[in-house]
Amino acid sequence: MPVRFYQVGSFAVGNRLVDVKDRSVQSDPGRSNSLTSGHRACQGCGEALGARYALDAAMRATSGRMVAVNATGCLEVFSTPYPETSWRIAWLHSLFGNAPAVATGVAAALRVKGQDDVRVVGQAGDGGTVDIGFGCLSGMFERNDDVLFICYDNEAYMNTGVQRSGATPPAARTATTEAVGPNPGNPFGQGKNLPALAMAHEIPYVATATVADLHDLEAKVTRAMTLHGARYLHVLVPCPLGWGAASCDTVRLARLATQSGLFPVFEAEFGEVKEV
Ligand SMILES: Cc1ncc(C[n+]2csc(CCOP(=O)(O)OP(=O)(O)O)c2C)c(N)n1
Ligand code: SF4
Ligand SMILES: [Mg+2]
Repeated sequence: MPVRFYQVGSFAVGNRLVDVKDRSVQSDPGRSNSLTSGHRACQGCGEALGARYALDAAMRATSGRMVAVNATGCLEVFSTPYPETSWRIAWLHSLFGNAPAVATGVAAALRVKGQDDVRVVGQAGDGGTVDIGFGCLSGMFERNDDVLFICYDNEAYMNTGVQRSGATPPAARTATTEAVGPNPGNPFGQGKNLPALAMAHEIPYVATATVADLHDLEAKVTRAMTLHGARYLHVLVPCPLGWGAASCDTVRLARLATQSGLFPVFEAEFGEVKEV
């Protein structure tokens, strides 16, 4: 049976097997190292992995001319325990619910200062995106503000102890949807499909990705940064602590979610799916 190298975009075996032009941002010794070592994410944290790849790709695409706005959540908490930080980029912490509005404000301020070449990325967990931040995000989409917004979806409010969010899938066990007795865990028929909602705004670019295919994640961030206007990227990032999974299974779980059809991976432009 042929050996399959899934991690063709990472430092693992794959980069030696592809053309130089196809090698990942992470394989480049000149990468920005946007989220560097020393942070306090759990071992195997999908969010740390996804954010590192996404932000390094965005930094390369913008030649380092970029500002990131980060909602409250695990990514912010584990990376910036005051007075320390693991970010090596221009980075702002917003509130839990207003990262899209703050990102819009940063983009507007840069425009007023004549610095249109400096690009803006907003980022949040699924709670910050799908739930409390959704009004601001919908406004950002509707105005077509020049921001790439990235949701790192670990399917619950992990930072505060694994409470259910609007992105928690049916039957999932969380601290607020215990699977006890007749209760199946998170009820069926609830929740929001944020990529579909983003597409309904007919913004220039919507894509989904997972940490199982990091090269694909980098490519989508790179593509998004070639475009202007509101762009949205929804990344599945398994959380070992919240999911009760082994730290070594993060990438495998993300891959299974895609292969099983639970998490479709696609690209869409102006409301139409282009690539699956
Ligand atoms: C207005 C407000 N309500 C509640 C909180 C507490 N809080 C901080 S992070 C968080 C959950 C974050 O969940 P998510 O956005 O999914 O990010 P994750 O930690 O899972 O990466 C909550 C409820 C807060 N900071 N502000
Ligand atoms: S709780 Fe989950 S999202 Fe938060 S740092 Fe740990 S693995 Fe990452
Ligand atoms: Mg979450």
